Amino acid sequence: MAMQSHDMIIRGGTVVTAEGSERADVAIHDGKIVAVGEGLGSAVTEIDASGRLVMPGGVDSHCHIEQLSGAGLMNADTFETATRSALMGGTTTTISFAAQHPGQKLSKVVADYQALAAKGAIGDHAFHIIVSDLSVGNLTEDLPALLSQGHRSIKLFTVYDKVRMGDEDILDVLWCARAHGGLVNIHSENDGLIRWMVRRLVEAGQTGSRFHPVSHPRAAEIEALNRMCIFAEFTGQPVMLFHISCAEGAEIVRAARARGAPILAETCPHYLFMTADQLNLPGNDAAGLMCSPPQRAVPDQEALWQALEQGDLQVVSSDHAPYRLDETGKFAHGVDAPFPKIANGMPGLETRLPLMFDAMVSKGRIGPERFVELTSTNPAEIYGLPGKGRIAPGADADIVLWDPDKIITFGADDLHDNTGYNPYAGRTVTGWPETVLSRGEIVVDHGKLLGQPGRGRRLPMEVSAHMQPRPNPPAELPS
Ligand code: DUC
Ligand code: ZN
Ligand code: ZN
Repeated sequence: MAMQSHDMIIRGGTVVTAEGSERADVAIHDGKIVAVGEGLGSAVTEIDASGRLVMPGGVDSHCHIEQLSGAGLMNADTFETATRSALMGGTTTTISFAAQHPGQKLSKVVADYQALAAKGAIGDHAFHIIVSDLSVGNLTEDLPALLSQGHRSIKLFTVYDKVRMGDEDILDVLWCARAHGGLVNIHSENDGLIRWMVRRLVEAGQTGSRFHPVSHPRAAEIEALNRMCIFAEFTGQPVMLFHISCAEGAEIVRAARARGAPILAETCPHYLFMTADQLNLPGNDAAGLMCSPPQRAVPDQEALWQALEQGDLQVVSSDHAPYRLDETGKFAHGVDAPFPKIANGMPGLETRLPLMFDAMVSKGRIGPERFVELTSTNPAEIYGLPGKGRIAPGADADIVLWDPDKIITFGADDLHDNTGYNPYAGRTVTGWPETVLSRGEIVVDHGKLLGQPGRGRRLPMEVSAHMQPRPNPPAELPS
């Protein structure tokens, strides 16, 4: 029998990358893409991709997996259930959080999360380190060591008890990232303003989940985003602003980038496809849709789309934050708990790409190349993962075959995570990730999960071009 030249060839599809679309075959060997084009020889396995779009696997650079929240509540998902859901939705790489609680050594926190992921993850993964306490050698020893070991992404909060950091600590972390190579991501909302709003609402008896968006006004986001832009500019150190929700936020990012500030920013599907009005439900009926920052209004959605179109926002991530609608999750403090006692977040790993594909490819807003760029190529590039987000020789064979014609209406509980509800139930999308490859292995075959827990690999991050500091910190600053 003739020797086959490759392990696999995907034939007859339309290959879509951030650069363009073309009819081409893709050859895979040892888990990597080795050729893209015509006449690539033979392979042990041949996949017919006619009528399909052949796209890089999604990279979800903001998701919470098997994470203990600041309030001590465990996510509903393990690495197994979360990466299962991600893969079923076409996402082959996740960047979730290793969350430090005050007093903990960062090196131990990261090692613990890495062990959980090594055991359960079906897909490849990396971590952002949530830093909340710089004492016990964390700033001087642990953080520099972790950065140099390829844990090059740090997440800070300006809100939330226990994890919130003050301005001085934020500047210390930016300076550490500048010295050792890394990117600082920030959840930016003004803590005092939110507390003030929460106190007044609770005192007035306005405690149902519909008051959650009221308690996180856009002013809180505007203040903190502006402050973080100024810090990035002052230190010359890049900052990724997480989950921009409103028109003013998009404008702050645009203006900061226009004046040369090293700012990156993302938004999430729930800001593009939901509004705060949807939470106007009795009691705690809207608990499953509560998130921070909250959904805003239709003009905000339009502004976010324009910001994506113009490149002001570079990434669309899910902010998957899974809590069940029961006493293990949203209702840990009872079904009638006041909204400040209800965990924020909703599942999104599996719906992110189908929602964005439907809007960008099927409905034609911005187009397929930018869909790939915003959901896969850009996050891989920004976080220093050169093997991901591309269909090109040398890249990992993380590939999704999209059926552009398949129509799906989301159901009440049709996702493959462990959250038990779909916040997009009732919404119809056109286009579905049919078959998914991770490093050349078919992990989802026509909607059937084949990948095994523990096969996922931890991805070390390189220092990306986006992490490079600007050479212009204040001259008078001692280094
Ligand atoms: N907000 C966060 O800050 N984190 C998780 C989910 C959410 O809604
Ligand atoms: Zn956040
Ligand atoms: Zn988050």
